[in-house]
Amino acid sequence: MSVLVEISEFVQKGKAKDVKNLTQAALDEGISAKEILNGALIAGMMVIGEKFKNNEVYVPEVLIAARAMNRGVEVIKPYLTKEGVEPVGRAVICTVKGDLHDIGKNLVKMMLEGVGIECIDLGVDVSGEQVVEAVKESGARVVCLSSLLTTTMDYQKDIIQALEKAYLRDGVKVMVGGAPLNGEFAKSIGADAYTKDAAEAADVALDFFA
Ligand code: B1M
Repeated sequence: MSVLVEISEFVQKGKAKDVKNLTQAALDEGISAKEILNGALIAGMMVIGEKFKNNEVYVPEVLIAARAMNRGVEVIKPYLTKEGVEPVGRAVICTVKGDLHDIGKNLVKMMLEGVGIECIDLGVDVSGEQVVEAVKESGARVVCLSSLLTTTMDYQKDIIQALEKAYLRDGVKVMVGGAPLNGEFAKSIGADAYTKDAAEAADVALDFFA
């Protein structure tokens, strides 16, 4: 069994310590941090996601798997993040109101930081007012919105409208993402970009600061 498959299985079983140790072993073997992230850590979480959907596992198992995945992410983070580099720009990032999913948002943040973008992370369940406040305070030029629920994706539009009302919309680029979204939806709510994963989000954000 390849080490990536093994890590993925440990994520699914929620074995945090094994995920941590094997992630380090994979790095020592010369496997890249990106390969470990996509081919093992996210891959394992995706299997759990499918099982959750089919009622084969429940909330506790999902949370234990997420914790195990995060232990692996902690190990590879220094390899994905350029440390001590002057920030190329500042972004506000959050999961929108009503939505508590933060695993994808945290990955987007990590990848943005990896290309030198400073992130003001507002966390989850975030309102338009909070985003407006953060943009005013920080002078961020990019706003990243994540949502994982069909019931919360429309809130991304409310945040864009809140930025408009506060006369901040012209000064920021709004990027949206999350499993239920697509480019068409992003266009319909007036966002500047939709990206399907964290790596693409980092590339697009960098372009906005160019
Ligand atoms: Co929830 N959940 N969940 N959940 N959960 C989903 C999303 C669901 C699809 C599962 C299902 O039933 N099929 C479903 C949504 C259905 C729908 O809306 N159509 C669902 C549901 C229904 C719920 C609850 C309502 C369940 C309940 O209580 N009955 C509840 C809602 C709570 C709330 O938010 N108010 C709930 C709760 C939870 C947990 C708390 C147990 C846990 C969240 C823990 C946490 O985040 N800290 C959880 C989880 C983990 C999931 C699944 C299993 C996995 C999500 C995940 O982390 N994936 C998910 C099923 C699935 O996705 N298959 C599910 C891994 C992560 C890396 O991927 O977040 O998609 P993702 O991020 C990707 C891309 O989307 C993208 O980049 C990442 C990869 O690089 N991306 C962006 C994300 N944000 C981006 C922003 C960008 C760009 C790209 O630019 C700004």
